[in-house]
Amino acid sequence: MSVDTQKRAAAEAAVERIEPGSVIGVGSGSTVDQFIDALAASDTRIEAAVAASEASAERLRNHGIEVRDANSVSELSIYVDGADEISRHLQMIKGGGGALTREKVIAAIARRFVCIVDESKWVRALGDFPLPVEVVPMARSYVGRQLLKHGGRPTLREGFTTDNGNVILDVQGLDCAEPIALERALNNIAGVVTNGLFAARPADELLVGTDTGVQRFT
Ligand code: ABF
Repeated sequence: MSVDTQKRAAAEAAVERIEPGSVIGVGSGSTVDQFIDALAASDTRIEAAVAASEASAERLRNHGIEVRDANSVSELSIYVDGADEISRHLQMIKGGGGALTREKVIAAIARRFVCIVDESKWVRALGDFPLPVEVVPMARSYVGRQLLKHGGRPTLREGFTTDNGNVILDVQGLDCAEPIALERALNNIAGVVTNGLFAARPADELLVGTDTGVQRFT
């Protein structure tokens, strides 16, 4: 089974969890693209969606699905998003696509976070994937020096600006054994908007597309 088929299987399983008539959160990335397409192809009609990226918003609108601003909703029943890595504790590294801040905000608003991934994202321990850190542009050098003190090796994501007008430092070499503490410590560096560790608020359910079907973890 190809990676795309695994993503599609996880995405279709997530569609089954969507309550008709609800307002949902939708993440970003190629697995989420499959989710949006599968939702549009299904019989399930939602009221509207809040999207984590401009790309996801455009895809939703192209399918005729209304997109709302996060400020106009007080609660979302469910948030469906992918990940770059996810552990057995359902803690994640996200932000490879650069939408980590909006993803974290929508995850915070949502009652339930369902993560959909192909098998390659399911890891024993977080940290092989370089941790994305969104940074206010004028703080880039300062934050880079602080990340070095945390044992990381930051690299500026060249030619990339987030939907919020900021830059991304991709950080290799961080010890992610205590992900909640690391998430908080990095977020406390002045100039950091947020980092791609989703540990304090992990997923509630994980759907992994595999060659033998979709595996579910809670
Ligand atoms: C989003 O999309 C991100 O947090 C993560 O970086 C990425 C995963 O992309 P894909 O589904 O294309 O592997 O979920």
